[in-house]
Amino acid sequence: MRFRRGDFPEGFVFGTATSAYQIEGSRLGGAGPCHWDTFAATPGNVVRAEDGARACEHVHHWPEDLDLVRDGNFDAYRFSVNWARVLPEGRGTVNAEGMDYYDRLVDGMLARGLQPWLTLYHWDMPSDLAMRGGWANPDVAGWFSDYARLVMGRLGDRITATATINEPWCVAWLSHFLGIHAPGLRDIRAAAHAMHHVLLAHGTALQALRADGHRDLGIVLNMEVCAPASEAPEDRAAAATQDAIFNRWFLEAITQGSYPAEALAGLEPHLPRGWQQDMAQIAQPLDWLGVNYYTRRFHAAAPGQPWPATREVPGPGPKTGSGWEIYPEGLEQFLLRAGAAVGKLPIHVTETGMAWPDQVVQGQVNDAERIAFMDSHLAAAGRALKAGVNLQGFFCWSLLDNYEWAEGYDKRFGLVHVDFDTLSRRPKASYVALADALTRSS
Ligand code: GBH
Repeated sequence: MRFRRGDFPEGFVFGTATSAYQIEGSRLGGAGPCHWDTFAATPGNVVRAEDGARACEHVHHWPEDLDLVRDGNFDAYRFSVNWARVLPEGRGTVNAEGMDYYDRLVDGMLARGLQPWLTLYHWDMPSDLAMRGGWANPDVAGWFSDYARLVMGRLGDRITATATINEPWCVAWLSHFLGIHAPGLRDIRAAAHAMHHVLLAHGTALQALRADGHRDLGIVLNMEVCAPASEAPEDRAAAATQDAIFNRWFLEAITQGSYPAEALAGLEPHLPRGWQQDMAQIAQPLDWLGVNYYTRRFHAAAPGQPWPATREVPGPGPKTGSGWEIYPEGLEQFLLRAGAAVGKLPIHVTETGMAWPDQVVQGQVNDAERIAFMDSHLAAAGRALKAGVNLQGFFCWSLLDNYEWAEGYDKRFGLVHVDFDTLSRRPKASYVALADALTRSS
């Protein structure tokens, strides 16, 4: 690859990322059930109804997996804690085995010279809380905050940076309006409540953690370019509405304490009563912002449909194995946009990557497409840096092939190939290329 570590400033953090449900094995180690276990079991929700019960069995393979992060010359490892592994019922009784596991995992990172980057919620809502309405229930702010304090009370002294929530758009809109992720609702009222409560939970937890003395607290937003399908005013309006729901809702709430009018137009009638009083709580000062970036999508007006009355139109560019358009310029755009929103705060690319139908041929996986993808996205990040954005880190998604949510095990995002029968790990060409590019001089 063209990229070298030395192209970026001294101290810039290069990492790789995973999440608990996608790799650990959700039925191992005394974890309670989460809403993905039940969602996946319902036919039609997930390819072949696959779930994360076993996944990569990372709870058993973690020493080998952390060795891979270290040997890839990464500085940092972004991981998440499964809420239901720590608190099988979501609150109350602690699963000591689960807590001990994360304790060893963090020590394992430190022993290998890796910075631990923790995400508190990457989509594993405990089933008991999901049955009480999950993100649609206003009590979730308190449940999440209590859980966050528990985890940070045990791990916080060794964590480099902590994110409250991974991708609130997915937690709220994708899961409660589009119905593609657990709990699989298609309900504007539940969606509006989740859109608000996920942010309230973030703000409430952030405030509580800071009061406990924790620092380096942030959130991870996924940003997607919402482009108009044509220059027609109605298509431009459709793209603006999607941009408001996808990107601006979250970015403006956490930085300005307000929601964009284009999204309120459809959501306000469904928001919980008194939502305005929560906005100051939501806009807690942050220590950093994470941006996950994957693609650009085109939107057209869909007259006669209920709000937001838009439909997706395929983009012109080359596509990944998930059919997502490859558009590195979008990463540069969002870093500039995030920089304008958060000013001097550090920004990190907390995920980017691509799915590809990688195959082992003569013992090797030659994923040249992924090498090119990483190269072009690192270059885009470099341009944002040169333009003055306070970008300080870049994390590749993902370390391992893993459970790709509604796509089951079909879509491979790893730098390291996983054989899901034998669970053997095999570094792909992209891993080797990155390890070489990230070699430290001296
Ligand atoms: C990230 O989400 C997640 O953090 C990570 O867990 C996941 O494995 C990774 O990306 C790869 O997917 O409306 O069904 O067409 C990325 C955000 C949101 C991007 C949904 C694609 C379109 C899905 N994704 N979006 S759909």
